[in-house]
Amino acid sequence: MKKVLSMIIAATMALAISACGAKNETPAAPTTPSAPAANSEGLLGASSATVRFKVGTTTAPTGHYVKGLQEMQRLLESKSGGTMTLDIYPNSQLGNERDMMENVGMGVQDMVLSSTGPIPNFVKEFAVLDLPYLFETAEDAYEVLDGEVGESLLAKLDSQGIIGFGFWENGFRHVTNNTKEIKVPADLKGMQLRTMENKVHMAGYEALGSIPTPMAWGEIFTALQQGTVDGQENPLAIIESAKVYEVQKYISLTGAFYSPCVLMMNEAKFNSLTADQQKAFTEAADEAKDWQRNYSQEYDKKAVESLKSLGITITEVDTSVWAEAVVGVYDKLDSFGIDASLVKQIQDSLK
Ligand code: EAX
Repeated sequence: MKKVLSMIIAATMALAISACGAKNETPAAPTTPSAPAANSEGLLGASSATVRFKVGTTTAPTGHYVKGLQEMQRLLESKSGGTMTLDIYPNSQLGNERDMMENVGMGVQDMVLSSTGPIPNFVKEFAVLDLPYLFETAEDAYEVLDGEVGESLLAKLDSQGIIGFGFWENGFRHVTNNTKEIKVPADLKGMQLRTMENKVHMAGYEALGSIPTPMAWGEIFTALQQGTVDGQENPLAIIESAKVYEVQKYISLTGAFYSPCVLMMNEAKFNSLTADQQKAFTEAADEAKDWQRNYSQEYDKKAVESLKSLGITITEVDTSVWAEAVVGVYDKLDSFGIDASLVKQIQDSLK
């Protein structure tokens, strides 16, 4: 199947292309991890820490973002001898992803762990990551995100006053709804589907026949409950941890879009740290990223069974049919500000 998808996409890309033209100080000595976090959920860091970073996410405390941030909190406290920590604010407490990113840029908020969905609204080059069926496996995505392409995208966050510390994982996004089993794109026809505020995703879901309705994550549970939208799409880890299954009985494993998330910090905040602190922070962020990706993959695997046991119908689909239906998005790269040669570079690197 991998071959079929790449062939379809590579063929369209060929057409599209022809048509258009450090930180170097020694780390603080390792110490034993500091005392358990101050609150029962472990969201606030050790009270003894004097350098604290307020980090927001839209996701639930039991979800894969917060678990990764808690691991980073532990690592940061350990690497800094208990002097540095994270205070984690889940469930959109600090705002939606778009607003939090803006606030981090302005220095109103220290940090955010946000899906890449809203980022092209600020840095258009990120839109390349949103192309449908660009990545077939998480490992393919890691290769690109951890390599030259990912590095250069993160560097562009500088224009927003933000430092990006790497791509963590949200996961492959799957379509859910409450009325029927979705097997082929035609089943989506006329369905109001909540998407992220992302033009490429919206074009993709439109090509698949649905009516994409962009909305911030925090509004979606009520929107689904009240029938303002018929369905939504998100990775299984989000569907489960945010209890989307309470209002959506059908999940189709469409996986058209891979969704990474980025750990971001206000640039001036990071620059105000000493070299040792910067090093401890960067190492903690890096190790937590690897940990979170593993956690996320495990979560995704287990979620299939646990969602089934909750009575949810999970439908496997023939993704080659879906990829074919959505391939037209690759004809409109220019309109999204996506550089066709970069898409080709990514595809070639994954062959
Ligand atoms: O970042 O908005 C979304 O659908 C995201 O996947 C979610 O907030 C996690």
